[in-house]
Amino acid sequence: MNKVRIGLVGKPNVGKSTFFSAATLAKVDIANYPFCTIEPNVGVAFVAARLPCPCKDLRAKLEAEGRLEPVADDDAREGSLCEPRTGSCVGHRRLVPCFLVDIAGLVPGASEGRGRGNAFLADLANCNALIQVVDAAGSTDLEGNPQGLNQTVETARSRVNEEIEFLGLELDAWIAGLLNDGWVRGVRRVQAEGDKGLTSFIHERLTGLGATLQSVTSAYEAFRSEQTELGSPWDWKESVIASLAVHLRKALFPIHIAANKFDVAPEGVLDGVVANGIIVPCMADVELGLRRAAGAELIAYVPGSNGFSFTDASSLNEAQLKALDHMQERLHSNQGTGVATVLDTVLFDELDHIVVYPVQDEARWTDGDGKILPDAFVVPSAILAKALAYKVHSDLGDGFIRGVDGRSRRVVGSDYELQDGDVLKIHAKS
Ligand SMILES: Nc1nc2c(ncn2[C@@H]2O[C@H](COP(=O)(O)OP(=O)(O)O)[C@@H](O)[C@H]2O)c(=O)[nH]1
Ligand SMILES: [Mg+2]
Repeated sequence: MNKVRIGLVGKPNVGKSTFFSAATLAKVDIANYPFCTIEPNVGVAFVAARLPCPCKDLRAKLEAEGRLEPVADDDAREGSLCEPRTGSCVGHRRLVPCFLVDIAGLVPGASEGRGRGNAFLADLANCNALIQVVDAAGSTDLEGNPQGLNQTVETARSRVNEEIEFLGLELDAWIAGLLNDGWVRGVRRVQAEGDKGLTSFIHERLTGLGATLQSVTSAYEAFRSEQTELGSPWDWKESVIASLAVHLRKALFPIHIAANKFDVAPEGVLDGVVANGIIVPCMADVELGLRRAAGAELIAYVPGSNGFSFTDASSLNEAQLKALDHMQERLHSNQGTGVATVLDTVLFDELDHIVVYPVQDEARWTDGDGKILPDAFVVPSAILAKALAYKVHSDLGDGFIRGVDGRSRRVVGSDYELQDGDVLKIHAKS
């Protein structure tokens, strides 16, 4: 099962919950995701795979062999042949699931235990990637209190910078706290092992945050190269440990920015704004409005696109038409609402994931019940065939014999690196 978790974080009133509702609006078979019913702030967002679903190639092959008629004009699925267990596929545009978490509780002093304190920080550490939703309109202060919509570009920009800095500082303080606790005793214990001992000590301290030794080592090296006279670690002042914490935070927590409320933001607000991650302009409430209108079959809208069409404009009243026209204009000028864009970019570029399709029958691309391409797995790029087998089922991993590439029909070994869009049959001892 797909387990990528993307966390939404930010000060109050920036639009986290609106973003979450919009992105998770599609009806999901909740039975496949039992823990979503336990945690109300966890939902499933569907993201379009970048490559066409392999059912496109399958259709082409069947048509060429004369075993299938070309797509009918009125085909509701626009040619898609697959039978997704979760998600959907229309016109070979395959939607794959990814978990979204609405993490409330970013308040000043979270690192000192205020608000939800450590629970909030633990929620962050549990995600594969974080998106900070910020108020690009500058219409709220740091506590989320409304400040009015007509902010100057300078005010809005400085509020955006303040928000980005604020989360960074809370994370820095948290990491520094974890390091400071028992630092002197800990670093003396590993002193004989030099830098290596020190980095593994830091790594051990931060494993709860999902730190890898590699990321800790590179952060430590960046820190070292910046300091002139370091001396022995047990003599380091708190300010030195604090600067180490900043390097570690940058390595461990890239924070991608959804610059929300872009529909009401002053022009140029993001010029010169920098973040430790990507920055994407967003309009979460426009996305929510469009998905609802699409759900009510008033419009045809594909999330991520920069326009929509009316299903039956004559059935709309004047207010609805006006609201939708306004949204259409926003969509065009912003090239989409940004909601699908930021999820796509974080999942496929920043996390470097791909979509692969395990099957049981390498010729027909079906599972044991004859379902066509039922599973689409979102996995790290270049995942090895054996590691994918383990994701399908532990027995399949334990008993792995070989794989067969569904397209070339070539046999591949356990160390075959999967590529985006691969169809793979896995043979295993049972
Ligand atoms: N203009 C505008 N308002 C938005 C947008 N997204 C959310 N809002 C509004 O911002 C307010 C706070 O949204 P909410 O999702 O509750 O924020 P949260 O506290 O971060 O979860 C609500 O009134 C939303 O309607 C947007 O893209 N544009
Ligand atoms: Mg909320």
